[in-house]
Amino acid sequence: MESSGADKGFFQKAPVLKNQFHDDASFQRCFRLFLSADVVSKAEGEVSSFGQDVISDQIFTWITDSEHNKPYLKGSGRDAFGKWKGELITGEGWRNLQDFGLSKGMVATGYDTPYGAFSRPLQFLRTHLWVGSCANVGCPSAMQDGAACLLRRHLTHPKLSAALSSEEKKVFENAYRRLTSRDPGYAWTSGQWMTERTGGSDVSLTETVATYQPEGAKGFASKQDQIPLGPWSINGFKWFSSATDSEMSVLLARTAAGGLSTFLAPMRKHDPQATTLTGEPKDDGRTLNGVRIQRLKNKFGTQSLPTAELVLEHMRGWKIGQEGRGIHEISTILTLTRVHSAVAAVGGVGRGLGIARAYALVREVGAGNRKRMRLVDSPLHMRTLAKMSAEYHGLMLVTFYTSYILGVSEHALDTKPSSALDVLTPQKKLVEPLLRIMTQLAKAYVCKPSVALLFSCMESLGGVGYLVNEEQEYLNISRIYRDTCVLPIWEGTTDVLCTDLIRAMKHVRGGAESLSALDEVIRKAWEFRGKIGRPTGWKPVEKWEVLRRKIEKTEQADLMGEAREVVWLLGDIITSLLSYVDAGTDGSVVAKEVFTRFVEDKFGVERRVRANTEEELKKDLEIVYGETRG
Ligand code: UCC
Ligand code: FAD
Repeated sequence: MESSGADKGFFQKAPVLKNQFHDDASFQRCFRLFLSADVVSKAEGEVSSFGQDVISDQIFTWITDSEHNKPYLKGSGRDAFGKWKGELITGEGWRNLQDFGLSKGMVATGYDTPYGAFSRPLQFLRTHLWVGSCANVGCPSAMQDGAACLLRRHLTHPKLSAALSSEEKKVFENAYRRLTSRDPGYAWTSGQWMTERTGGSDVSLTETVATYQPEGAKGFASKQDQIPLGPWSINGFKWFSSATDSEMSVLLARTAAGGLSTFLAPMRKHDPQATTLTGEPKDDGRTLNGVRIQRLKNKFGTQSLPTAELVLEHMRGWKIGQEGRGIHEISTILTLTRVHSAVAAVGGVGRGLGIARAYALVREVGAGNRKRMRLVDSPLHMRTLAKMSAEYHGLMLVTFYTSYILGVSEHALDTKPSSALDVLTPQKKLVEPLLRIMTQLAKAYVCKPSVALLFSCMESLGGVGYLVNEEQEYLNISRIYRDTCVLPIWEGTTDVLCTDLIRAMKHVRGGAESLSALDEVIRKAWEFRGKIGRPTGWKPVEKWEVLRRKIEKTEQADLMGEAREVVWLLGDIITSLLSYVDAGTDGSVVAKEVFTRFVEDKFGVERRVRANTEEELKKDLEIVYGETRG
């Protein structure tokens, strides 16, 4: 070998990242399991091209820019004379990624496509491909989605829409149109402000106050649509605001009646008095609507995301729903953002595994006796990647099942779903209660292990995995790892979700329905007769019955200490059944292997005797690369 130097000697051949629509076997299975055959055939071409678009050089250049040119407050938020200016500057890459996501309908797909209940799984499958390339613009999109969903509910529900004044209706309709638009020049993203210094998990000590003062509501949020500023004046302080560049926010504030209410507040307003630094009238005439950005947060990850602390001083807004029912109202947003969080988690892991697979094809390591082998030929490396891929597949099933239940909660199923999906669909009246459970379960059960999985993806590239690979952004697992670490924290920490799930199951009005919904799908999935058998020793229904009895018999307070164990046990039961149904749809050898390994691991099913190394390697390779690897 030539002696080494900066420009001579060995150089690692670069791995080639493939289009994950085709390359990710788990993605392909979820695409076919959670969409109808009709939607698959109509959407497949577009999603395949989208998978290619998100790994273009242009996208990676924007990511590098958005990480490099982080958001900042011009002049640290103050002008030369100390007067507060607070102009938020975001990077060009960030803005381009936002526009790309909006134009590709990352939110709109859930609202304007003709696919009914399947719009949601389709939207979230596309989001999965986008996650590793979006440099966190998926965060404002998630809250945009939640806000759109909340406004749609108020605009379409007969009782709720009847309660709207004509002005409120106009504001909500305009905002909804913008939140679901595919035109980046017109579309709005949204913030979601719940957390204060007093607490994020428990918002009962919220200090922000909203006062009804219609006389102060002069001017417009948007001159173009003549959206008037709201009759409520909001004052207080928000400790975390991620989507600070959004055009509106949905927030919690206390009112004189006591308790928390939910408000929609435009972020900016049209101000004819706004001037440039030289005193000329400002072209767009727009200023912040009673918001002062105190400072931007200095964070471990999500570097491109402008997360800020905000002072609210006479911010004008509109109340959404009944006074004092703020948590109830904002929970519609929580449902959406929690599903987005789970999708972001598996989307990140999907990208990490894609990079790990690509690297294993080109990286050679020592195999003893001075022999070298590619990582793809190493039984140990492949066993590790197979274990990670199998775990990922379970998390994918839980995530996309939840997105399907969300879709079914929003639309009637026009066509009968496949027999596999049919057994996973509860009767209509139990869909909402099931969604109440699945949302918290998916967010808790999926986000937490995804962090560890991404760490393992980093490790599978050795030292290169730990680097910030700006020169080869497509290899940048470390960035995705840092961004994934926030997922078990925001939108409810793992323990908060687990305790909420217990409360939901013990809820006086909805708890029994939640348990019935789980009971129905667990039993129906167990009865599914697909193309694989049920291994001896796998007893999910028995486990569920024991768990259900315990939940019913134990006082809520006494269950709280075990909330995490309850959620993980339930998660394992559901994953095993989803995996069984998935493998049963076509009798896939790989899916069956993944299912069998899961129940051997988690259900005490007797482990099979390992075959010889060659055969085990073959099985692992199929789990990692899919059955059709050439
Ligand atoms: O972190 C944030 C944004 C970051 C960026 C996100 C990007 C998204 C992903 C992007 C991917 C790239 S925003 C802040 C998020 N904060 C949280 O998630 C707060 C966590 N804490 C909780 O979830 C707590 O459980 C609270 C705050 C909801 C608990 O409040 P309360 O006052 O104790 O409320 P209760 O008593 O538990 O619930 C009041 C009512 C009940 O119904 P009724 O009135 O019928 O008895 C509950 O059943 O609200 C209902 N409820 C819900 N309903 C409570 N939670 C939910 C829920 N999740 N779904 C449906
Ligand atoms: P705490 O509530 O103080 O939690 C501390 C610990 O206590 C956690 O481990 C938690 O699990 C545990 N704990 C809390 N309650 C219980 C309980 N009842 N039982 C057992 N354990 C419990 N918020 C917004 O509103 N809008 C945003 O846009 C936003 N963006 C964010 C962006 C980033 C990057 C981050 C990191 C956070 C963001 N947040 C946002 C805030 C986030 O939602 C909160 O940090 C989160 O909800 C936790 O609240 P906290 O920080 O007050 O922690």
